[in-house]
Amino acid sequence: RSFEPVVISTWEVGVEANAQAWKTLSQGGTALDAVEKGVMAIEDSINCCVGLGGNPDRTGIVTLDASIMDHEFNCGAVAGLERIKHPVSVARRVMEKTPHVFLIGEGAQKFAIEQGFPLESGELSKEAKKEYDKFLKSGKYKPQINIENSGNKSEPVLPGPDTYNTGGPMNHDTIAMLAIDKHGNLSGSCTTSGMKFKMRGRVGDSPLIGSALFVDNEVGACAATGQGEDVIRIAASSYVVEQMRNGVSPQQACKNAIERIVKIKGDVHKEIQVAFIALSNKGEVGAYCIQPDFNYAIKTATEERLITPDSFIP
Ligand code: SD4
Repeated sequence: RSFEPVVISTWEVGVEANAQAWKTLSQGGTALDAVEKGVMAIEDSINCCVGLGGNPDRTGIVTLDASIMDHEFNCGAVAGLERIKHPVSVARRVMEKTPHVFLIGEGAQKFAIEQGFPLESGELSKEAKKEYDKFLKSGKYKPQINIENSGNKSEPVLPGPDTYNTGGPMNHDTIAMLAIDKHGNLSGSCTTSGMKFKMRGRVGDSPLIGSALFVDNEVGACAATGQGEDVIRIAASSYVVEQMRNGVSPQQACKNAIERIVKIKGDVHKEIQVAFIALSNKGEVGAYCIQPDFNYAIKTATEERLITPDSFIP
């Protein structure tokens, strides 16, 4: 039986990432290849918040986290990776070439170099340098609410770096992607420069299988963006997929996970953003977030657009 491929990914950059992923999916390629290539396009971009162009930790060094998971519970991840352009691909190599799931820091970089990834300069992008200088002057650190307000959200957005976030403020550092291919197989990926000005050594949710990413081909997949600490707290993506296993729709499962975080955080939920996207193995899509101004991009054979899901805070 042949399935209709679907790809979804977080934030407006997801439009470009989906377009890249679609090149694989539309030619009958695997969801695994699609979710790797899709987010690589954003890791490549110096205009954005993901990859080496992203914001550094508070010591001025960009450290990258990424994960990838396929339809057979194979998974790989890296954290605290420095000066390597494509952490998602290193995560895939960890999955495919090592007996392990997760490499960090120096070891992850050494493995990447052994695998032929070039060691990049480690210089901050112009934007990141400006932001970091501002941070050093103010000396204040508070995790920020991740938002993006990209104007007319229901209209299809043409992919391309010049179209990023033309309509309003943007503050986020991650792209997460889920796809189902024509064989009905699911995969997911997540890549990030992490929360800006994080403590040195801080690892977020993005490389943690079960937190920012989980895939079970018998059920569906989920991915997260936002304040990683609160995604980790409830092992969120695994929680969403386990609910879907019990018959809950992707949409309702994302909502239940957000409500669980809100309940745990109490009033503090007003100061944080968490967003989930989910995709069932039948191709049904869902998403939910705490704050408004989260969006995600969808691409199928007939549809290409940004969607603003419902949020806990209207
Ligand atoms: C983190 N979840 O490192 C990431 C940050 C993020 O958009 O999603 N920013 O906690």
